[in-house]
Amino acid sequence: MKPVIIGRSSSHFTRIARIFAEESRVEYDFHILRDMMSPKPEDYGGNPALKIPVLKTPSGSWFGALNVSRELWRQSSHKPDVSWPEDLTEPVSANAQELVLQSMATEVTLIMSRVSGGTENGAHQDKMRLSLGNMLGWLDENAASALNVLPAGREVSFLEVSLYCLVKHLEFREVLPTAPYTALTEFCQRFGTRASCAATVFRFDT
Ligand SMILES: N[C@@H](CCC(=O)N[C@@H](CS)C(=O)NCC(=O)O)C(=O)O
Repeated sequence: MKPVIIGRSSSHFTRIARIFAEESRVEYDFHILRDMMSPKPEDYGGNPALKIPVLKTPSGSWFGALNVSRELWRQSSHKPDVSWPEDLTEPVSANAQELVLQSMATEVTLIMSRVSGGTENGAHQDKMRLSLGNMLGWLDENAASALNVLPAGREVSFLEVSLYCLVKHLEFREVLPTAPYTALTEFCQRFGTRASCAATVFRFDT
């Protein structure tokens, strides 16, 4: 039985998991969560947080992009050399990982309030947008140094995959213009040549 990823083709956290499936050469069935506003944990593979992605395997459900990516890697017979977040032992790379994941979470909050008809104005929304811009600015300045200290022999890293998914998603959902972030744009052009990126392009599920 193939593992099942529950997610959406437009979701950046789901794309991280799907890129790891491709990099690990693990086949999976993709179950699209049709209603992002569903209040039922069973629609999210039992995830009480009501979030995607979730991976369903015979041993149980795995909640969240990092858990899903690790489990796909464990199931892989190819087992690519992956640099995981715990391997980031320099402040610049560890902080880059933190800011990528925080940016993704901030983006989710901004988009969910947009699509659910909530307010897009107000002091906290303004602060979230300021925070997101600050984080992108920091990442643009520091991405090269952060990527430089990754192990040279790695095939791929969680940092690169998540950074790529973040920047491409900001463009896809038009949350903010990414062209001014030239270092991040160049990184995406380089990293985006991988087959795993081409196989998982963002799109809206119909
Ligand atoms: N901690 C989770 C976060 C997942 C997450 O926020 N996923 C978004 C989609 S990209 C989601 O489920 N949003 C629905 C919501 O916030 O209600 C992870 O690392 O995967």
